[in-house]
Amino acid sequence: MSVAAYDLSVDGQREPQGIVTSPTFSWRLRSADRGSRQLAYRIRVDALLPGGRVRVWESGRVETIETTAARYRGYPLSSSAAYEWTLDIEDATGETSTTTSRFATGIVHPDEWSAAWIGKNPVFRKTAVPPQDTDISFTVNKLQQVRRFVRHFQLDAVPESARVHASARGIYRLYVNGTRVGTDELAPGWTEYRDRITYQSWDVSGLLRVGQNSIAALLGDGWYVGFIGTDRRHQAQHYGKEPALLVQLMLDAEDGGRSVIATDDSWREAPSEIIYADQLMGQYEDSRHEEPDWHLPGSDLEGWSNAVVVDHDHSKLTPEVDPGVRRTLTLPAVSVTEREPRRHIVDFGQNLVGRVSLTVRGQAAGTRIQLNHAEVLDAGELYTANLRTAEPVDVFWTNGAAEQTFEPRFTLHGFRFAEVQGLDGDLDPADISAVVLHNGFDIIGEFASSSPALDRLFRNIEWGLRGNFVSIPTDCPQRDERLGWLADAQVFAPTALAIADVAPLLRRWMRDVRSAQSDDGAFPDIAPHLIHLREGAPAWGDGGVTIPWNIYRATGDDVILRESAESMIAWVRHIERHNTDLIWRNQVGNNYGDWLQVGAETRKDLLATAYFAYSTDLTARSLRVLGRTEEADELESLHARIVEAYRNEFVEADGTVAGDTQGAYLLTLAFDLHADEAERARIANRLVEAVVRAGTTLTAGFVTVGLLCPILAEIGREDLAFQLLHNEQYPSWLYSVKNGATTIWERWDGWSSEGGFQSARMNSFNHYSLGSVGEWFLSGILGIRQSETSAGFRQLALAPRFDPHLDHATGALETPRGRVESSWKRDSNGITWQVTVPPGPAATAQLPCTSDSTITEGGIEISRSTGITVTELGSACTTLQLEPGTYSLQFPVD
Ligand code: RAM
Repeated sequence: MSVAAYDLSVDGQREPQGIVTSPTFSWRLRSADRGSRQLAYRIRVDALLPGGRVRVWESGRVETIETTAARYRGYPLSSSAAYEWTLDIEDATGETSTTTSRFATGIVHPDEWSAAWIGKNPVFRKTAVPPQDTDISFTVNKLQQVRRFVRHFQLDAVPESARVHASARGIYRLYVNGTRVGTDELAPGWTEYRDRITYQSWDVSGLLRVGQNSIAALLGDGWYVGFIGTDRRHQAQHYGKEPALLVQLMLDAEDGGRSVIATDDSWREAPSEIIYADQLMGQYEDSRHEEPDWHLPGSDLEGWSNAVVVDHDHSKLTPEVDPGVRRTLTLPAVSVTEREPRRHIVDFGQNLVGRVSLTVRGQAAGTRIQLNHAEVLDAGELYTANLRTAEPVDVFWTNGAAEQTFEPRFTLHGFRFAEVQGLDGDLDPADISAVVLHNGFDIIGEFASSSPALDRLFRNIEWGLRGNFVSIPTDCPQRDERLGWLADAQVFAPTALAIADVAPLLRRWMRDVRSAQSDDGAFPDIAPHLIHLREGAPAWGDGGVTIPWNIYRATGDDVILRESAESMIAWVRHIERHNTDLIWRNQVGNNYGDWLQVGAETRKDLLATAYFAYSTDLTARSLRVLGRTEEADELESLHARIVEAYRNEFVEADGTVAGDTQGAYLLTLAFDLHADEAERARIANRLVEAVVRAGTTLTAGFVTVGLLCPILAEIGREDLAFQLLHNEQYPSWLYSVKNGATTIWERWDGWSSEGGFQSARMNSFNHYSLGSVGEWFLSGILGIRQSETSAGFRQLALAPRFDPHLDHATGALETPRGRVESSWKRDSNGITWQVTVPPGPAATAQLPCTSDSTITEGGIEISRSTGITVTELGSACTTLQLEPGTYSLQFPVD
């Protein structure tokens, strides 16, 4: 078989629908042959126009092994059009394989927008909340009733193609002729609305017909109008008081003529059966007001009002550049317990983010069903104290139909348990399920082993990612917070990027981070930036530098560095300007330090200065990647001076680092804040002492704990790393697993058998930050790594670590160049390691055996295998070069 391309992507997305500038093309490669590689590629792009296809670009034959970010250089793209691209891959044997994929465009020129932002007619009155619910404790009148918008229109011919572009200041759902359009939930998602707002684009060609047609939408409050953040004043309406809708349907006739149907004051509007819907406060729906046919062509709009044009501001509209929030999984109920008549508690077996879908039968019209949500139980009842002011309560009034299914459309909750109140009769477990929501990414990193506890930990980390990548990366998904905290995101980014294809989402979110940077260069604590929060905190603001660097390393595409370079420089210069002795003590914002550390106090000036050095180093490296050599040189010399200042201030001659905490040593070692190898070795010894002194438990907080296993392994003490990883005593990663966790907790002791629940003021059971060790499952235990100087896994530097607590470990990573697989198992003869290197450059592999002659493949010494070269015999290990292919190597371990 020749080399074949798969996972074709455009600007990092599979078949994106809203491209507006010259895109880039990427692909992954696979081959069953040893030594295979791409010799050259050729790309052709055709516009699929109503009259037929037209070639708009032909790359010609490009001789390269690169598979990432080949830039389109063809004719300018036109708006609202479909394109097909064909990729030929020529391999080293001269064979060619061909793959095709598609993309489509959004609105390329801002002046092609004609749609108005429309909203409710002010004469409209709200449907009253039924009197028995006036005790709802938050200010319902800050929330708007979800409304319906409809436009009927006549077509004399079915258009050859039809594409719709839509957005909301709020959240919306769109229908064409009664059929729901697109898969996005909570669209358009949360961005820094003061700067930009996303629109979605979809192909609706198949949905139109000759005669009467309809386009319709539901519009809710969302992040724009509703409650967000930790706002103790219960202040909703951060961006505006009322939601608005924008829709532009573009119809292309066979003869090339284009017509547009767009939101304006001819659209009709009316309230819906959803009395309010809010992300923190749940949804309240009275299905007695439901009109099932409202969105169909020719529906009766008697009593509806004309919508009102709010404005024509198109300046902030920006296409969707990553898959939006979707329904991704449905989990069945694991158990249903009747606590008392008309009150059931349902366990879905997994702490998740999404909502409940409930089917009810034979309920009298006007039965009030209430769903309450919680992550954990306390004495069999929902524990909700840790949700603070959030009220994840969905209310549903039945309309008397024989069967009704209720799934709230404009809210989401973080929960494992739901309480169903008011249902007359039994609750059949088959009638209730949990629908999981998060952004539409692919899972790219897999891990499984002989330890069920470790596997559960890895799954908990993955569930933390699922639960907190909902439009933006959040700290937690359940309480009145759910904010884009930069430190949480930056400590977790390497793990997130190793588990899922979240680079496009993080890249998009970095625009919010940059938008919130102060004029002085300080990055915010959170993005999008809510007015009442601050900026400039060490390790929080630094996310503005470390995340772009991590995205670049994971994808191999330098576009994120180009976008971020100026803001990175501004951040570093901001710290330097306010701290002329290069010890970062001024302009530290909220200065959280090594947040949630236990039994240790890493000095805040030390942590800050270490991060100052690190951000300066990464900014210099980024500039070097971009070819901005002079600026890179300048920052390198600044970096050298910061390291010197750091060493003078914090590092003693015997390697002791001020404060003598695990966190202090980890920062010093991870960020290379030493003079030479001898000093590094002394600091490493002190780290080992600090770990052993603590009884081989961790004391690092959430900023530094992710460094613990990688650094211990790197300094030759992987035994300690594995001991910490398998430790079940508090504080440890497996402590929560032992106590039944299905996600990563915010605190090591969110719940303990001795102390019960931690303080309800801050105790989330779904916070991904302490899951930052996840990346090491792949790079450490499975050894799927790239060299220090590599990006996009071009230079694989494989180095599995054979955890003595495990009999086997297996997994894979879909890297930008293709799938790397690594599995090892242990038996009495040693280790069998099965590894797959995808087409491209040879990988290096480091094995912990001292003689190459003891390494065999299928019983034969590797010196006789094709594709393997021994490059180095070290005192403790052997380094091999592996050409692309799959190998099964056997060797003894000491
Ligand atoms: C908490 C957040 C987050 C942390 C900040 C400092 O409220 O949940 O995890 O970054 O505080």
